Amino acid sequence: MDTSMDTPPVFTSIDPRLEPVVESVLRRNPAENEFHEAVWRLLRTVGPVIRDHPEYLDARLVERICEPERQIIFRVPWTDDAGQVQVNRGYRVEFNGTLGPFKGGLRFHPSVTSSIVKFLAFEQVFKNALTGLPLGGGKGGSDFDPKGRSEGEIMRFCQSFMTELHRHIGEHTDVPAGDIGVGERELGFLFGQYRRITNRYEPGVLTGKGLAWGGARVRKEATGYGCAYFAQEMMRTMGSSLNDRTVVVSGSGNVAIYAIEKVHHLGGQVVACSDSGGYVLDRAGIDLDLLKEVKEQSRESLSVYADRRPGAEFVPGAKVWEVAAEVALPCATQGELDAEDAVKLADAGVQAVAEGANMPCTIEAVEVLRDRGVLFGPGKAANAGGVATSALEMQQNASRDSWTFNHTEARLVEIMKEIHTSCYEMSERCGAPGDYVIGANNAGFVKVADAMLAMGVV
Ligand code: NDP
Ligand code: 2IT
Repeated sequence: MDTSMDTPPVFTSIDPRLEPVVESVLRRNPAENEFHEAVWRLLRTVGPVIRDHPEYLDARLVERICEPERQIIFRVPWTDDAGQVQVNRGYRVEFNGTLGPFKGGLRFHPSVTSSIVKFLAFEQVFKNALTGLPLGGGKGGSDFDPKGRSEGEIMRFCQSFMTELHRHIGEHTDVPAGDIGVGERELGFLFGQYRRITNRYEPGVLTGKGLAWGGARVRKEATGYGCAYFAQEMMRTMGSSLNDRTVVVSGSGNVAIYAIEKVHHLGGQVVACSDSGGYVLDRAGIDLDLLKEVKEQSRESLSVYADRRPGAEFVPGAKVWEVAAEVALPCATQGELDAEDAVKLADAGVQAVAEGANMPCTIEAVEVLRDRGVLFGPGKAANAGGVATSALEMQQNASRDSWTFNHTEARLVEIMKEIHTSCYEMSERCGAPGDYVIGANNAGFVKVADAMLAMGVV
């Protein structure tokens, strides 16, 4: 991700009044390439609302929106199974609390840096605004690598992480959830330590909890389901649908698994998915029970899926985008689908790409897809179902209630449709009908900016 101003992408067109803001972000956050890119990608598209709202510039709103409210960086010491002391770094970036308590996941992966957490927190602000629910934006995590660690090591790491984090979070201040490397098991360890330290049973402090201890039905499925629903809504505008479509999905974690499940419910056929070691091709359609067993329960490599499934093939070290499909759902990580991959997908006849992950398509890939007339759903819209359902979990916790699966999924469907409509309508208003990047960025931005304006200089 090269976002240095010496080599700007070729398709730059930014409102000149915002250029100093971009320059200042680059200067004041040196070497934070992912964060630079996220800011750049947003600011180059919000010209339409900036033109309509000169008061934003007078109030220095864009500068304020690009500056996190608070950033917490802390030491996370823990002892491994061999008795050796290990030291990791923990982060929580509370980016913008205008619309509600800071809200966003925790990521445990060796690639986590201050830049990655800041870019994710920045994206989260506008994603959460698009849900229409009262949520501010934040993100956190650690460079801890859970791969190859025992359950005891993961528990001790989570306990140490929460020993610091607990003073910063709360139902009304900041509500973390899961992300890469953080699922129900890790959230259980985190919640247990929070309760022990504070002596308070406060389910509203974390979302993605287990059903037995304050969790909500559909939260586990919500991001993947929401992504499939968003793809379906985009396709409907072209008189098409997921029914009978061939689909490829990257990743085989939480988001990918439930995106595959919902594509299958909606009549599509997922023929390939991946993990960090390669991809599996299964022309008969991914066997979800086997995939869940291998990836969710045993936490093994996808190659084990191919070993156990007749007719499936594991292709090590390759990208899933070389498999021809009509719909592609990138659900693994940032920067995983580049211009070359986009050309391959377009040449093979892809009709729609919806981002289950955060910023998986490079800026150049998005341009290729747009030039080739492919429907493109950016992550802040297409994967907002996860955080939206987190808000439903907060709602159930606050009222000490527990909704049924069907009721919760019906709310998720409604929310995804509303997000789609607000992005589509904003794209029309901006003179770019069907450009969901323009639609999502302007619709999210205006919600945050108007609320900030109302609150004065904060
Ligand atoms: P998981 O940890 O459950 O799964 C991540 C998947 O992506 C795994 O299959 C993993 O492979 C693969 N992966 C991770 N990093 C890399 C990498 N550097 N290169 C190749 N493959 C990689 O995470 P989630 O499914 O929760 O998250 C996936 C994406 O979705 C992230 O971008 C996250 O920010 C985003 N997201 C998540 C939400 C949620 O509710 N969980 C909500 C909205 C967005 P392996 O199994 O080999 O590790
Ligand atoms: O990127 C995301 O939206 C998430 N990881 C989910 C955040 C949440 O608070 O549910």
